[in-house]
Amino acid sequence: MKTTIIGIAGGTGSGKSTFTNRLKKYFGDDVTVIYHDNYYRPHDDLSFQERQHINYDHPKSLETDLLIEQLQQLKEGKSVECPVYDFAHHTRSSATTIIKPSRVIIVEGILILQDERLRDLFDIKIFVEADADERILRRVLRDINERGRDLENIIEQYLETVKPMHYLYVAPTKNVADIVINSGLNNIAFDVIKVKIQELLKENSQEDTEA
Ligand code: UZR
Ligand code: MG
Repeated sequence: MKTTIIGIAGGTGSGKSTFTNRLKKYFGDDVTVIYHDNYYRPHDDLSFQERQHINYDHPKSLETDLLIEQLQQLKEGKSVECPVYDFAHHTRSSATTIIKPSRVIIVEGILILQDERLRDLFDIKIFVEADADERILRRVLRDINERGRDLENIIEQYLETVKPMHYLYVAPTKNVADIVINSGLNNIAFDVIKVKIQELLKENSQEDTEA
């Protein structure tokens, strides 16, 4: 099966998951989505208090080897059993999800353009840009509503690791992107990428019938 892989990166709270989820909702089973967030390493040997202070914004905190392995399997037309991350407890959940292959695969995450091996796998690289104030405001609401955090903890984490790592590892990857989108809530950008994916789905299935 001819497959195209699209990487969608951007800072925390930039709206990259919103943008990706919107594409997934539109295309359904025609598009496979895989979130780097699910590949955070588990730290079962540490207490919850200790886990709260790990630097989750450093590339080493993610099991990128596994993501690459699973992406290669998806490319070969095989389904994969993807880990599921539990953000409220800062650890990997016991659940997994089966992800099926398709002609267009989207990989999303803050650090996906930081890894050279991942960059080489992507046919299209997108960076979602948003001002830091908007990103932190969105993160505050998201982490309180969906990730079981309190304001003090969010601010501490932001200043300790999220912000410095953003400037060190996330923001520079904007320069390797093919397309930079101004906010994940951008409707024009959504329409443009949607049309591109429609084209890719058509082209890839044509190539398969010709082969
Ligand atoms: P997005 N993260 C946690 O807060 N806890 C974890 O156990 C694992 C990850 C955070 C991580 C990063 N940082 O900023 C964010 N910290 O999840 C990435 N600190 O997710 O792009 O959806 O915001
Ligand atoms: Mg997200």
